[in-house]
Amino acid sequence: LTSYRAWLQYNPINQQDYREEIMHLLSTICVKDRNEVIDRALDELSFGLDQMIGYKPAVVRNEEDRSMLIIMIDPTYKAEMYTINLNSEKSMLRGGSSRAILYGVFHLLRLIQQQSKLTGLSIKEVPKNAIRMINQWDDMNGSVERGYAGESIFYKDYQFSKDRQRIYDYARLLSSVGINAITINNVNVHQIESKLITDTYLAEVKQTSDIFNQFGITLFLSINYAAPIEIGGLDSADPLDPKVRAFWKDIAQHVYEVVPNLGGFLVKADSENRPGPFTYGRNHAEGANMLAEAMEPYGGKVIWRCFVYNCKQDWRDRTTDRARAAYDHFMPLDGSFNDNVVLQIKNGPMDFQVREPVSPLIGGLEKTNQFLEFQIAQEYLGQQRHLVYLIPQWKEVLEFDTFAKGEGTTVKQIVSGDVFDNNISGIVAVSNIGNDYNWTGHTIAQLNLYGYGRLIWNPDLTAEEIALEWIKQTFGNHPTVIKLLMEIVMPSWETYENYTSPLGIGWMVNVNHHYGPNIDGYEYMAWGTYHFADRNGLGVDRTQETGTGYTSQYHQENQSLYEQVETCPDELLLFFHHVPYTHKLKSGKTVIQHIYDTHFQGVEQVQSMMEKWEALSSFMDAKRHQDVQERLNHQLENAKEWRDIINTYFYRKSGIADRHNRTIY
Ligand code: BDP
Repeated sequence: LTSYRAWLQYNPINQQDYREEIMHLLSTICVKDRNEVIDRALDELSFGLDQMIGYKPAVVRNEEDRSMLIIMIDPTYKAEMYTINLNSEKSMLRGGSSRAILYGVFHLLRLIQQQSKLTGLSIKEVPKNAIRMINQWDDMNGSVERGYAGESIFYKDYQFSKDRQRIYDYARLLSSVGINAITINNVNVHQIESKLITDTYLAEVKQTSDIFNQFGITLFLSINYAAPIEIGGLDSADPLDPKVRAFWKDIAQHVYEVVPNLGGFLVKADSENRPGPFTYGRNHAEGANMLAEAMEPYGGKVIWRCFVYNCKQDWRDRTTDRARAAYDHFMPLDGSFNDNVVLQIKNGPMDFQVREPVSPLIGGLEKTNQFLEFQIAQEYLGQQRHLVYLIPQWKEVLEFDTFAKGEGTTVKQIVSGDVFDNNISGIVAVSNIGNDYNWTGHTIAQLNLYGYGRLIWNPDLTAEEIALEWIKQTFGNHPTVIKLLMEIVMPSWETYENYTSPLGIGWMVNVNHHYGPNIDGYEYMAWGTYHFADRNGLGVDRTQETGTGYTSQYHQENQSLYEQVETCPDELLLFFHHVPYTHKLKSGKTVIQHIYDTHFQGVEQVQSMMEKWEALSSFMDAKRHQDVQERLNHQLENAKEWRDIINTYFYRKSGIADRHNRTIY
C-alpha cells in the first residue's frame, strides 16, 4: 500500500534528461568496505534507483577506474559525518562509518525523489546531535501507551511479534531520517516487561537488536527500578543495599553477554506510581549511579527521566506547583551523576501541552549530561485524529534562548552538548507509530516522524524546508500539491491551539485519555494541573512576587520577562499569571475576547484546511485521500465541540458578552 511506504515512495520519474543524468552518474558503483550496514545502504540504492529510474547500478568491489561512484569509509572523518561530491567524470561518497554511508545513500535518494540536480553536488553533513533517539511506549500485551496508530509492532500477547519484517521496515524508515537509537518498551515497566532483562526474553531482545543494528540503530531497554524485588526475589530495591547492587551487576553482566550491542537502560522512577529511590530515602543520583556502575564495564548508559512530580498533591494547596517539580528535584543534584548517566528532560515543565515554556532545567544544569524529550505521539495534540504539524512547536523550543551563558545560549546549542561539553547528549521523542497499515493512523502524522528525524539531525532546518521535502517525497512534485499541502500543514499547530485551551493554560482535556475538551476535568484533582478560572479571572500565578515562584527557575533575563505581566508573551500569559478577563493583551484585545475570537477562528481554519484537502483529490490515490478526509471531518466536529465548550464556559464564568454577538451557549 502506498501509505505504508511513507516518504520512501520512490515513484517512477519520467523526465528523460533527469533519468539520463542519474543513470550516468550512478551507473557503476565501487564499494571497498562491505558489512551488513553497507549492504543495507546498497540494497536501498538499488531498490530506489530501480523504482524511480528503472535500472540497478552495477556494484563492484575493486574496479575503481571503471566506476562512476566510489563509496568508502574515511577514517579521518567523524563517525557520522559524510560527504558527497558528484560530477560527470568521477564521484565520491565518503563516510566516517558504515552508518554514515547509509545516511549518505538515503540523502542521495531523498534528493532524487525531489528531482534535485545532482551533477556538481558537493555536500558535507555532520549531525548536530550525537544521539537521536525514539522511545516506544509499547507494552508486551500488545498495546501502546498513548498510541494512536493501532497496536504494537513489537509485541503481541506477551510475546515478541512474529512479524519481523515490520520491525525491519520500521528500522529502515527510522534510519532514512538519521535516527540512531531506540528503546523498545514503555517507560512504565510492568511486571511482565521487567523480564525483558532476563532469559525469558533476552534472546528475542538480541534478535530485535540485530535488526536495528543493520540500520545503524542501537537498542535500549526501559527497566523497572523495583526489578530486584519483582524478578530478583529481594525485599528491597534500595540503591545502597549491597544485595541490590550485586543484583544489578549480575543483570548487567548477563544482559551484555546475550546482547553485546545494547545501548543501556532507560528509567522512569518515582513518577506516576512507578517505584524509585525515594522509597528508601535516597535521591535520584544515588539511584542512577548505582545502575551506572553496573553498566559501566560494558559501555552501557543509564538514561534517567526528570519527569518526576507528585501526582497525589492536594489541589486545595495553592503553593505547590507541578511545573516546579523537575527543577526542584534535579537542580540540586547537578554534578553528582556518573559520566554514563544522562538525564532525559521533557521540553516543557508540565507534559507535552499545546503550549508550554521551555523547561528551566535546560540551561539550568551545567554539569550533567542531558537529553531533550519531545512527544511525536499527539497525546495532547489531537491524537493523530487531528492534523497538527509539530515541527513549528519544536523549532520554538530549540531556538529558545536560555541565557545560560549569556545571550544566544539556545536550547539547540545546549542539548547538542556544545555549551557544557557533555560527553553524552542528544534528543529523544516518544514515537507515534503502531501497526496501522500507514504506521501513524493519520497519514499526515508521518510528517511528524519524518520531521523529527530531520530536525534533530540539523536543528537549523526550517519547518518549511522540512515540510517541503516531505511533501515532494510523499505526494510528488506537482506545484498544486506543494502549494495546498504547505498551506494545510504550516498553520496547523496554531489552528489547533486556537480552538483548544488558550494562552498557555493547557490541560482542559478529558481525564485519563486526554482527548477532547473538559473544562474542569483536572481542576479539582491531585495531578497539579489547574486553570483557576473563577468569575473574576483565570490563569496560574507562577511569579515570585505573589505566586508559586516558578519564574525564579529561569536565568535572570527570562525570569524578568515572565515575571511581569507587561512583558510576558501573550501566548504564555495564563501559564505565568492569573489575570482578569478584561486584561488587555498586546494585540489590544481583552483576554475574554481573544478566547472567543481564536475559538471561532480555529474552527474556520479547519474548514479551510478541508477545502484545500478536497482540492487535492485528483493528485493521489483514493485511499490516502479518503483516509485524511475522514479524519478532517472528525477534526471539524471535535473543533466545534472545543469551541463551544470553552467559549460557553468562560462566558458563563465571566458574564462578558462576545463583541461580535456570535452564538455562545
Ligand atoms: C504522560 C502520559 C503518560 C506517560 C507519562 C510519561 O500521559 O501516559 O506515562 O507522560 O511520560 O504524558 O511517563
